[in-house]
Amino acid sequence: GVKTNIDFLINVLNHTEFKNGTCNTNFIGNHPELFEFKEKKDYEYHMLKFIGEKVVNETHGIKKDFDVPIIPDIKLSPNIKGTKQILDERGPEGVVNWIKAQKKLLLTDTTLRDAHQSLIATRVRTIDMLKIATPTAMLAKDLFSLEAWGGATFDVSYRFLKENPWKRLREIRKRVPNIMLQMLIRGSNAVGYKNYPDNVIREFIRKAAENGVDVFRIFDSLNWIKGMEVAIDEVKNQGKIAEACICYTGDILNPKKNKYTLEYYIKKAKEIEDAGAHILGIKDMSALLKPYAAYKLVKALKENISLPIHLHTHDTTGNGVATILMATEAGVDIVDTAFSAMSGLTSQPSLDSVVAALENTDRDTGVNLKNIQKISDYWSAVRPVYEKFESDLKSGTTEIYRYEIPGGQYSNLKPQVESFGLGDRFDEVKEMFKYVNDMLGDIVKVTPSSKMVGDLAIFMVQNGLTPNNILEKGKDLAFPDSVVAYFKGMMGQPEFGFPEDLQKIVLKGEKPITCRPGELLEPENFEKIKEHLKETHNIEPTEEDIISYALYPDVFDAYLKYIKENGDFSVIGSDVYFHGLSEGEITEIKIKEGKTLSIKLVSISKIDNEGFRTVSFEVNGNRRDIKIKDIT
Ligand code: 3PY
Ligand code: ZN
Repeated sequence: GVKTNIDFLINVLNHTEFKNGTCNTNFIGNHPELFEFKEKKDYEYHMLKFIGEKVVNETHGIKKDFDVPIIPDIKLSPNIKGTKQILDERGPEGVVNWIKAQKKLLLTDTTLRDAHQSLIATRVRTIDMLKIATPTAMLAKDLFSLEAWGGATFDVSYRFLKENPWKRLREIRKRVPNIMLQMLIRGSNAVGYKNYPDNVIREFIRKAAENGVDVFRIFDSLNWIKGMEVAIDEVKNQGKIAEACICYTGDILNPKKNKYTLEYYIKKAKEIEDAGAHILGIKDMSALLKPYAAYKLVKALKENISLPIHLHTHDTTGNGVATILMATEAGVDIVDTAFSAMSGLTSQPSLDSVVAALENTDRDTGVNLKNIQKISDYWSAVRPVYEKFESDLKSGTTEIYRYEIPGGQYSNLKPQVESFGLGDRFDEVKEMFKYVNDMLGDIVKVTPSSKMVGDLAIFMVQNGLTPNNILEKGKDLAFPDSVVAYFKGMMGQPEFGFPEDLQKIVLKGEKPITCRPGELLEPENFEKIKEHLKETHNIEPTEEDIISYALYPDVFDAYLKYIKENGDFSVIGSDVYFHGLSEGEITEIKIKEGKTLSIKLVSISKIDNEGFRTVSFEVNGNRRDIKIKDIT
């Protein structure tokens, strides 16, 4: 029609070759993009606007020279086999038997989940994961599992990265058909910070299994077995592996500590075995498990239960590899590590170091060091792009033995404290974290209980409260939501009870519960969510959309709104996504199979009278000028 002709003409007039007068008789034939009009242009416009905003208001066109990560040139071999095939062919019991028959130490890599959650605020984008996924499947084919989903990644993916976490999972699965994929689920808190109704937990697990999760690491933030029961049951219904955890706190070597003793952990492990888990996880989220304690704990557990044992620790203290080796000596079956470029400090100990340490011993992992070096090389080129999310921790610290702050939280606490305007009082907050823990009767601290302790510590510093004056001064204060939820029993029951006088001050007359929160919460109405999503966003919601809304209503609504207004930018390379372009730089963006946009930043104009700058791009040869308000 007429409109198409005009759009075509505009495309021609805007084309650089036309403007430069360099087009010849093949001009139209050589440039099929001249026939691409409105919709694509809108998407293109938003993408340029996104980059333009970055450049004008954040980077001012200044960009570091990032190395281009080298992707090992390896195709998926059609008959590659690994733990995933054992699960599919022999079921969870088959995997358990297989683990027990192995002499070698089995390894999980956490690069795609806990490593970046603990090092760079969970910000690694799907695009960076997918590029290395198949090479990882091939070069690290002997791994037990890849931890690739759950924990904080679900929330961060929608909230900050504006990406669909379900799509991430499916795309990784496609590229890694041979190694089991693992996720972290916070028991009845799923991937959130509060208890959800049972039907939400079950539906979430069902969809996670369907989209590609094989191993579910389940924990309860107070080591309350009841908080894990629904999750364990549903994972088993799905024919997947239920790895239930004891979260480690305190120090079993210290005779002065009498709560979290070896006997306590043995008792918990037996409860987990009775609850029907396939594997026992030792979740040392704060890196408190010292090497000789690891030996003692694993040895005792091996004598008292028959489940395979999977150890998770962090390297915050610098003792991580030692802890793993001592656990190995005591007979641990599987350990968590991360490819070296993403290991160490608040992350997991280095996979490469553990592999090297065990070469030519009877627990040799069989993983090929030279091969996995290529994976690490890739990640060491990717990591600098995420530099602004790194914590300023430069070396291991044993002060964590004193504060008992989980790895992920430790690297996040400082920005959180700063956001309250208390940046100069960070040490005080850390010290308060410890006092709060003592005041609560020494509890297990891991998401969400650890967040609650952090929230309360910040609140106390902010309001001049101390453990000595809180009963008096706290009477008239409204405590943070997480603290109220905890004292109400909505995070479950702590092993050694609540301090009753403080509970009264926080709840202000409300009665706490003593049963499982899931027994009281109304089942979620998925039909109603479906209607809401249809009406508000004009979409035909998938089951994944519905469960995402059930878990994070506001975050999910905001995500859908963002995508609708702006478009899906998950295809933009991370160097450009976080740092824009420099003048003259070209980036290639694959927007779909067989369709790539080549975007060049030509120039950024001076600011005009209305406070705008014109950012000039070339998109597949077409000049496009975008006006951006300078708000710096
Ligand atoms: C999480 O719950 O996200 C954790 O990693 C806890 O250690
Ligand atoms: Zn962890």
